Amino acid sequence: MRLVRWSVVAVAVLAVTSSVQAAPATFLGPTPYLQATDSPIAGTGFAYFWLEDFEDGALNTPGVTASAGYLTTTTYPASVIDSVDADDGTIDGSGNAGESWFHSAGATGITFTFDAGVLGSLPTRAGIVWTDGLDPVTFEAFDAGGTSLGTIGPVSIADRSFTGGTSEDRFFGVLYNGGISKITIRSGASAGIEVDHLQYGAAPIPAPAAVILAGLGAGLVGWLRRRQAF
Ligand SMILES: [Ca+2]
Ligand SMILES: [Ca+2]
Ligand SMILES: [Ca+2]
Ligand SMILES: [Ca+2]
Repeated sequence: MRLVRWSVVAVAVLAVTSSVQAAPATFLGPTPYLQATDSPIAGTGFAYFWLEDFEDGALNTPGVTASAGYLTTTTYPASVIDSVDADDGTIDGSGNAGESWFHSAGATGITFTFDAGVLGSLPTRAGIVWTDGLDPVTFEAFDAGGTSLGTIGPVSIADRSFTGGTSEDRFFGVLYNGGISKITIRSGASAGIEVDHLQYGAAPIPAPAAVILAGLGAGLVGWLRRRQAF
């Protein structure tokens, strides 16, 4: 019986410890994306969640800066604008009538850096929609210390047309409970890179009491199983 009690404590401690340590990053994408509801990371119940669709003519959601780029419509005619399809009000295979973010050096790409001071905490989920450029396309995410969490790609998704077609548009994202400091998206050289629907959020951090209760719950399950075995 003493042995069983100690095993309950050990399982509870292990459960609490594992819930505090960050699980490995999970990468999501590339997946087709024509509208906000295609996002695999959006939802309710977050400490915060922001989606920048650029339709107000600016990158101005809180706590994020871009390494490079500008609003595509400031430089290019509507005939080549490649916004997320639904942003112009109609899913019709074209993003010409919306707004997006463009950088002329596709291979250098664009890095979006998050500010924990503004946001309250680093995001635990983040994503971007690649809407135009050349192959290969690579997405990378970084932890709070600036160390790479891994990449998606390089992948081949480009249709090699620059007239705003949306069937090639793809979501790239990452989940990481340890906090995401920045994300980078790059595409092929000899062309720019165009993106849209930057999105980032943080899952609520469980209260310590809830963490301990979850650990004790796991321990109780182990104890019951052990007890049945006796
Ligand atoms: Ca459209
Ligand atoms: Ca847009
Ligand atoms: Ca496109
Ligand atoms: Ca294209």
